[in-house]
Amino acid sequence: MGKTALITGITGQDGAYLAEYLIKKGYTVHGMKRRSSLFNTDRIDHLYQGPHEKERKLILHYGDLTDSMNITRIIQEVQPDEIYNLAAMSHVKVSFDTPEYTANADGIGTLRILESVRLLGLTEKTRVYQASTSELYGLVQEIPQKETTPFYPRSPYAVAKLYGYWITVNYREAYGMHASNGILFNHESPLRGETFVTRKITRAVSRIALSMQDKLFLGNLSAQRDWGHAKDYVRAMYLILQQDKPSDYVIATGITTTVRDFVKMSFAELGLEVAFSGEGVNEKGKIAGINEKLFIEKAGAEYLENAKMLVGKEVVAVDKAYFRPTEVELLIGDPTKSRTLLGWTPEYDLPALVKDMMRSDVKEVKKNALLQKEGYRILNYFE
Ligand code: NAP
Ligand code: F7E
Repeated sequence: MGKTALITGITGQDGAYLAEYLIKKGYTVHGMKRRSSLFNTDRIDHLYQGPHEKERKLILHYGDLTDSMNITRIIQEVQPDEIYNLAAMSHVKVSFDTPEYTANADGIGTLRILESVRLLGLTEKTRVYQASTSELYGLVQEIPQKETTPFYPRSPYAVAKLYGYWITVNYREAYGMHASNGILFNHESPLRGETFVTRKITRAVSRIALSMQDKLFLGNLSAQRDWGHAKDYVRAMYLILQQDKPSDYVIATGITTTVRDFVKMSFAELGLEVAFSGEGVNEKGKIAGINEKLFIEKAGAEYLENAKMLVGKEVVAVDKAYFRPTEVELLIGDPTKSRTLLGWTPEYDLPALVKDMMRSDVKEVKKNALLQKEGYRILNYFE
């Protein structure tokens, strides 16, 4: 008999990759999905099985982290061997607009899961993974950040996740639960939400190169992040729950890069060179050159003439609307513990991640360009 897992946040980036990974391993995966007026299952459509299919490997349940009774009922029905609590209001900037909701879902939501497991008498059976975050380090107290680095959260999101982190530790210590935190540094992919900075960049760069957008507006270009690929990071979540003893692990690449350099790398993927000048809100990025052969290979000859006209044009500007009231300037993780104890090493480095995201976004933008030619209105959101 394969194991049974419950994933909260299954419609999100990590939920989708983890569901696919666990199903391949022979698990039956139950996913908690919020009711919404549209399906919102794009990321897991390839895994979906209808309710009348036999021996389903993926089963969805309506649920919400803010609803205790609903969580308890789902856990009671599913009797999971493993719970991966990935659901969250996960956008740092948005958490400043919705601080109370973020505290409820991301903080108390974690408590609801743990307490349900306890009340249902499942503490021996059910292992819990909590999606903790490098945002806990916030105003960093040590470089690089490791499991013992003190936390200093800098947003309502991070403060809510701080509660989630400590309540997980507390249930482990108080009730002997196999409950662990993965302190994951930023991880991205073609499935990343469009308003996180990496995906915002790879989408916009693809659109600019293919004449669908003029300019990309960003906030703090000097912020530094330790970016990895979500496919590698869901493997770490699984490994954490396979250990005999529960514990907390930093999952990171150990390399940090500025937002500015991520922009340069994304344009370079299509043979476009960007040069930055100016400072702060006056900083601009202009196209300084084009490698025509690479552009044709990656974007297609039909877009070359327009792309050549980009040379000398300003394609990146700063809009202070994207600044945060309190910023996390630098994150870089030390993954020694996870490498040593879990045997986890990432397969993707940053260039491979950028390549994967750009390949996917260029493909999508090309599809949209065709639809636009046929008269469909293609919306772009600059959030
Ligand atoms: P994501 O793409 O934003 O997905 C979040 C998921 O949570 C979505 O399925 C969302 O549902 C669901 N959700 C939000 N509020 C909910 C609620 N009240 N009840 C039930 N479900 C709710 O996030 P992700 O990048 O996959 O991240 C997964 C988890 O890891 C999150 O907890 C995040 O905070 C944490 N984390 C992420 C990173 C990273 O770099 N990606 C790093 C460290 C930690 P809808 O689809 O309906 O919105
Ligand atoms: O910002 C800067 C921004 O929104 C990264 C979440 O998954 O990772 C994520 O949180 C950096 C910040 O991710 C724009 O100020 C500049 O310094 O992509 P982000 P995040 O805030 O690091 C952690 C680990 C999580 O746990 C979270 O759930 O980029 N930045 N200009 C911008 N950011 C955005 N979003 N948009 C901009 O225009």
